Amino acid sequence: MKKEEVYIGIFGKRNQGKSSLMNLLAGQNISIVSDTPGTTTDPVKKSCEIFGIGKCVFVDTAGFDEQVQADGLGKMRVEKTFDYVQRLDMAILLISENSLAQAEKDFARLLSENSVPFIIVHNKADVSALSPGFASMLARLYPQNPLVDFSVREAEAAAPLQKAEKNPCEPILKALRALYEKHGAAALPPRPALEGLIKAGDCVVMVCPIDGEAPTERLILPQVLFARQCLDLHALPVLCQLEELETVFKKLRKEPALVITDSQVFGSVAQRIPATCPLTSFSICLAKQKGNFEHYIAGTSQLSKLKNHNKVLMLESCTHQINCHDIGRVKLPALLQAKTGKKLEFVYVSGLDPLPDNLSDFAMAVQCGGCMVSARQLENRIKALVKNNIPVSNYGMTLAWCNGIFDRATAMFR
Ligand SMILES: Nc1nc2c(ncn2[C@@H]2O[C@H](COP(=O)(O)OP(=O)(O)OP(=O)(O)O)[C@@H](O)[C@H]2O)c(=O)[nH]1
Ligand SMILES: [Mg+2]
Repeated sequence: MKKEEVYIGIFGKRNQGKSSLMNLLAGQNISIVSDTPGTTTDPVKKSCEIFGIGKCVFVDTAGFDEQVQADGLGKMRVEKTFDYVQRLDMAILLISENSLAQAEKDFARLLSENSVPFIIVHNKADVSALSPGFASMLARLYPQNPLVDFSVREAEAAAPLQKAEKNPCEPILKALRALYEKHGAAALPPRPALEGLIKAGDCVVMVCPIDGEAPTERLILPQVLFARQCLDLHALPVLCQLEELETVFKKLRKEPALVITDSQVFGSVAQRIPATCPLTSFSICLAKQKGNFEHYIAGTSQLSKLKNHNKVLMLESCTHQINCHDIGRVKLPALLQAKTGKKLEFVYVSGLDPLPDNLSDFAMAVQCGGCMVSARQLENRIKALVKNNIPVSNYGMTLAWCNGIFDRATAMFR
């Protein structure tokens, strides 16, 4: 199965060479470099392919030791850098001059608290090479984190001479690969939702509406993902639109092992198929595969407790999917208000944008399936909500609940 992009953040105090390293890794001048501390303000991203890991997105950030200025901008930059931590799969912590300041120790702790594995790069080795004493102190403090003594400046000088023969970033790439093998893919193995639920030879009917919101000439990722999962399991995926569902059932000799529908047509599908037939949605399968399934289940049961004017946080992780967008912004809010009979206030957060500060103002949050983001990103996304005891549901589960089929739509995964 195709892996998602691996997000790798580059962090450090100001002037450590973060942007220089980003440019070297990218082989392009993406980020501005200067010896004025505080040059990088907003995170700068660049996609790259790393042999042994796959598609990666490097994120250069503002130094986390930015001084608090009268205009408050410095504080905002640091907050933005900190916000980025929850979206990452791995990180590079850049230090130099054989020193480790409290801000660097604090940041390393923040990475660990967010389960972000990181390598430590001691940069500017041309000015001050890593001393054995400092190296062993780091090894004691951070036994799990590969340490690389490096000089971006020397690597930059070597780059044009060595061209394709040897990548001057190889020591860093090697450390990242080691980290990835240990923590990346392995730490969050894909948990195929259908594994154990269906077996070879089982028929799985997938209801995929082709309406105004469907992209032209292709299926959307959740549909492809679970059709492929069926094929991997040697099961028999049958795709159809809602209008043909009854015909499919008539043509099948035996009831399918499972029906997976687009959550938007949950109600219509439930009416058209026998009550004995297991029914769920793509979004619920995604919740099982990479969301915090148990937390969503518990959270969904709190929907009935919503009161007038309660605030509901809608988390749509896939900004570019019209489909997801429309469910989250239009259909779900309308259905939820109709079902609860309450006037609710909806706040939307798109992509991996930071959550609002005032989390305790929210009565509920509803997270989309997150087909475009990694399991780690999803997990980190709702961490703060879990910590603040805010119930979280998932798009599919909320739609199932609104249609009165929540138990039916989740029973097979419980
Ligand atoms: N001697 C030496 N200088 C370096 C090295 N790497 C970067 N520099 C210099 O350090 C200065 C700061 O580099 P940047 O890449 O802008 O540092 P940064 O961490 O992105 O800084 P901010 O964006 O301000 O947080 C520049 O003058 C770089 O040329 C290195 O390995 N050796
Ligand atoms: Mg910079």
